Amino acid sequence: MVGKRRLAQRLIIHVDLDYFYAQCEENVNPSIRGKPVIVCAYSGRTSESGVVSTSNYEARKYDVKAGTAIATAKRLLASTDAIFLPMNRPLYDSVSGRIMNILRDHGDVFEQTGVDEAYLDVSESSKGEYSTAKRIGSNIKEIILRQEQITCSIGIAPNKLLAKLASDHTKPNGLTVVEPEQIPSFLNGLEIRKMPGVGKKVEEKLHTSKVKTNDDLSRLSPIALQEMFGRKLGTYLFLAARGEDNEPVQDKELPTQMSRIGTLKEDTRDYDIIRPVLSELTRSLIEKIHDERMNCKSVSIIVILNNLTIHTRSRTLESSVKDLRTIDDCAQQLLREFIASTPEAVLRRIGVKVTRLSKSSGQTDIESFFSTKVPR
Ligand code: TTP
Ligand code: CA
Repeated sequence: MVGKRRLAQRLIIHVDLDYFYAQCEENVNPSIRGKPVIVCAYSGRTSESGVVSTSNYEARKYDVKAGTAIATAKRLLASTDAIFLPMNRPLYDSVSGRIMNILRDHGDVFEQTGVDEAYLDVSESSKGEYSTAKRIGSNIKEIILRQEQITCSIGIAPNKLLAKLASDHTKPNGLTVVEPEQIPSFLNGLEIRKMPGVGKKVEEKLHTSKVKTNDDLSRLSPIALQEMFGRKLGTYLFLAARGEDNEPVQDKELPTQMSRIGTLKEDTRDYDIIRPVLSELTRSLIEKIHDERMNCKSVSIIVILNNLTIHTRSRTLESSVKDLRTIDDCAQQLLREFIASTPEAVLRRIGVKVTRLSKSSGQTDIESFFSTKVPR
């Protein structure tokens, strides 16, 4: 009987690479290992403005973590020989790409959800056995360590929600299994902000209703939750409090390019008339990039002339980005160059395209779990 039930049940592995950017940096320069390592997202305004992108566990002992202001981090670590480094996205992207290829081979279905995390559905390959899934998990850890010198934390559970909570449970270098009978005790006392889908706003609202832990949450009725958060989010929270989740692991094909194109009010080659149209198209495209949680490495403009010939001009950026300023500047520059180099050209339509897309991580990563499902 038990065997039958187990065959029908899903088995999901969540893999989360430990202090990822900082670990990549330690591998490039092993002499910094053992010291606090802080990877910084410098805003460029002053030499110290910006926030910590991530830090290794030595730095976290001093309460320096993602989101800490760089100036604050410097103060907190003043007594140490901390190493502050700028982000090196190409490095992290290439390590991530190789690790994702390893992971892809270990699941029946594979879904990458960030630069350093992925789900694997191993229901079939483990034949529904937790001991087999655990072996798959250990094997994954060993291979990633051997081939890339990167440690990771793994969660194994009957669904994505619990697998994610499990990988977060023991970090770094953990492997946590939550079998169905362990779900109530595993969720017991869980702080509400740890629940995927609970961002700052939801947390604050729950706190005002004295809901601090998962136990408090599980005492609220579905109706009460729906009244507070609307039907979808309310239902999600009601089920999540019980460890229930049916979201499938899906191998989503990433788009390879995105574009926006528009027709000018009049045929023209006047940069000042075309510029705001192109800017507006770029702004709309950036919104899409943010929604899809992507970065782009290459920007193009598409120009359709009044004789209906189509021309494109492209430029590769120094690193993958998603900020409006960089992409808009690049598109405008391409437009100015196009107009200057084609004296006869009269434009009818203008477009902007981004290519060489990659999945981005970032400040919103944790909150973006289930983002397609949970409305805010
Ligand atoms: P996380 O998995 O959240 O963090 P982490 O891998 O650094 O640490 P942990 O051991 O706790 O898993 O994020 C993955 C990478 O995404 C991280 O190395 C850097 C980047 N990141 C940011 O740039 N800003 C952020 O606010 C967060 C949370 C992550
Ligand atoms: Ca991580």
